Amino acid sequence: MNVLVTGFEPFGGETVNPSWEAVRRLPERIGGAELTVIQLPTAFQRGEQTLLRALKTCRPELALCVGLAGGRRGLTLERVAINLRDARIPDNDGLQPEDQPVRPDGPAARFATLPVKAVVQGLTQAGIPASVSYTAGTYVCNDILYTLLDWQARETPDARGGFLHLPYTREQAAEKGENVPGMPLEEMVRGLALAIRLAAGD
Ligand code: PCA
Repeated sequence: MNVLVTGFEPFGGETVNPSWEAVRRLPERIGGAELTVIQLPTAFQRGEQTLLRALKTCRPELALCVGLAGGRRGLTLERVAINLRDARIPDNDGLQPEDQPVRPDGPAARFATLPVKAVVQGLTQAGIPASVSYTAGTYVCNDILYTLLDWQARETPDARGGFLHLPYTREQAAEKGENVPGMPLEEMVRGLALAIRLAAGD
């Protein structure tokens, strides 16, 4: 199975983004899944353009985009993307859209097409803290998930698509204070690889 996995550049003043750090540590194959991995700019326009280019080239049967949700405890698999851009901080190109749709002619929301609950259950059974999330926010990650699901619905309707948010690394969390949750990067990589295996249906 042809699988596309994306991670993001650092943003918001951070020097690393655990999503790209985890994605770039994945093996080339996981079971029957052959992985293509790319880094996306944390920028509304360039992020979308980079994703769409990869989707057109790769036409993956499964696409999993990965991002950082600092402050969350475990791995969170997103159930839904909404048709809204409402940025709290500027993106890496200085753009800060507010109250704008991702696609003016698109539906209000699109659901992830991965078996979200089964993946979360599998992660939890493997001892990796994970849950379903019902909001990917209104920043670049939500935008990318909406763009992915929108493209797949039109171009590859049998493909699966979804989004996994990772917490801060332990090092990032420790810098921010003793009550800020973090997870060792190795555990995130293990969880991500398992999520791909489960989402691919292996
Ligand atoms: N997290 C941001 C964008 C890039 C990332 O890793 C978000 O949750 O929107």
